[in-house]
Amino acid sequence: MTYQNYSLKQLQEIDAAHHLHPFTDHKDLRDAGSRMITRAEGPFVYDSEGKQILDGMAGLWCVNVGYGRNELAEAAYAQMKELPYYNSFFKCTTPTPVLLARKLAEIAPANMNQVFYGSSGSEANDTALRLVRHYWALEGKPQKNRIISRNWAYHGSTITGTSLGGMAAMHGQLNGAVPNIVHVMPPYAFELANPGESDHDFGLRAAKAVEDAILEAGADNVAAFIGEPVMGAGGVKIAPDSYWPEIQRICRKHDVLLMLDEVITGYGRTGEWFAAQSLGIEADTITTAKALTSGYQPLSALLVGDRIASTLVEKGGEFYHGYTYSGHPVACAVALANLDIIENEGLVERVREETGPYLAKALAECIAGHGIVGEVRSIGLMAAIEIVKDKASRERFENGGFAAATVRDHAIAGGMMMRAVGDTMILSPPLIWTKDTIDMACERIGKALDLAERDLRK
Ligand code: PXG
Repeated sequence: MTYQNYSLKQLQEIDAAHHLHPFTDHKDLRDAGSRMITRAEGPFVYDSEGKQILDGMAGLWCVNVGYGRNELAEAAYAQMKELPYYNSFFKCTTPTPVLLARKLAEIAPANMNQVFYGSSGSEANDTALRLVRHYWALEGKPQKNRIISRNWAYHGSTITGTSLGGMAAMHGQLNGAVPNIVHVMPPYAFELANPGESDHDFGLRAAKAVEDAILEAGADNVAAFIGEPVMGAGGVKIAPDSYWPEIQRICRKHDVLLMLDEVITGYGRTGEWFAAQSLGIEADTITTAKALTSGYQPLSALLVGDRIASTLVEKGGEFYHGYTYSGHPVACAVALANLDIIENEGLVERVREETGPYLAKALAECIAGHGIVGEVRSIGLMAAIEIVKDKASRERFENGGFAAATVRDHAIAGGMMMRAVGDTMILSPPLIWTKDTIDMACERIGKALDLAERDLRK
């Protein structure tokens, strides 16, 4: 039985009766009914009513090679027929995770040569936290276990992911976080810089908050700092240039490990394979997922630096951790085919040299001047548009979040899929976008801003 036998209304009724959605007010959803996305091709998704929508979010920050890639379906089909599943426990494994691990070591920063697989970014961060604490225990410093993270960070939705993350609403429902994780200010100049403070100085001040947290705990008690190179779900918050080099310096000075969460920034988004390369920083772990398979299969890979890996291997002893689907052969086959596409089509270089700079220019020329836009910013194909009531003072509209949600609703109605985070609009499109696609997006976003401004200033 296929879904085509059902009307939209029937599907919505079944959805309401049986399906609890992620991050959803279920009372609200039952009143409105879900939008049903039924197919997709290239940069577009289509809903059950046949409406074509330009997907400015690459699914959920993941479909980097766009939709309708037969190579990926064929890779999955071939692997499923030959060997749909076998585990990587008990001194066994299968060929595709092995070959993928070598490929990842090839494209990752030079000091990253080992990979631990899971099925999601949240799982990978769970692995990262356990591995980092295990590392210090193996080094004879089990008390060096505090993790420093940041407010507004998003590191997933499991208990570990939520604890590492700095989302206040999520913490509010946690009722018992993973112990010994602290959060400091993020490098978000738009809201947190003092009047007259340069971006450079603000970046140093935000990094100093990390050093202060290390000093407060005592460096002997701090295992690692974790951060997204560019905060994604928190609103595409791009740190000033001074921030990451200073974080690197501080971590080295206090012998604190550096954990990067590249679940969103990995696999070409910023114009390099990994944002660590864009920013020129060396990490001890890099969490990746999402675009590793362009979302065609669930798969995560925690990239593990030589420092941690060599201790793990040299000191020996079992690391009691792993998932049924660690190194899933089908997911890894799809990842290999996906990385082939990214490489063969030169998508990383295209973002770096062509579409990334073009998006920045288009946003500056077509969007930044709009009456309710306080700032536009982007890196590679990842962008934010701040919605404000008053351009000069950056005063926001009343009812935090309502203004951006209004823009988003107009955007979607006008065929442009975007996210709103608080009063920030977010773009993170497939890397197959061309200059023409960017023009189309800017035109649709501009219209949505016009309509929203009309509503908001009523
Ligand atoms: N780290 C980062 C940086 C992420 O963005 C995760 C970890 C967790 O990955 P999984 O695969 O466990 O979801 C993410 C996920 C949003 C949104 O609203 C963002 C994510 C997930 C769901 C919604 O922008 N990012």
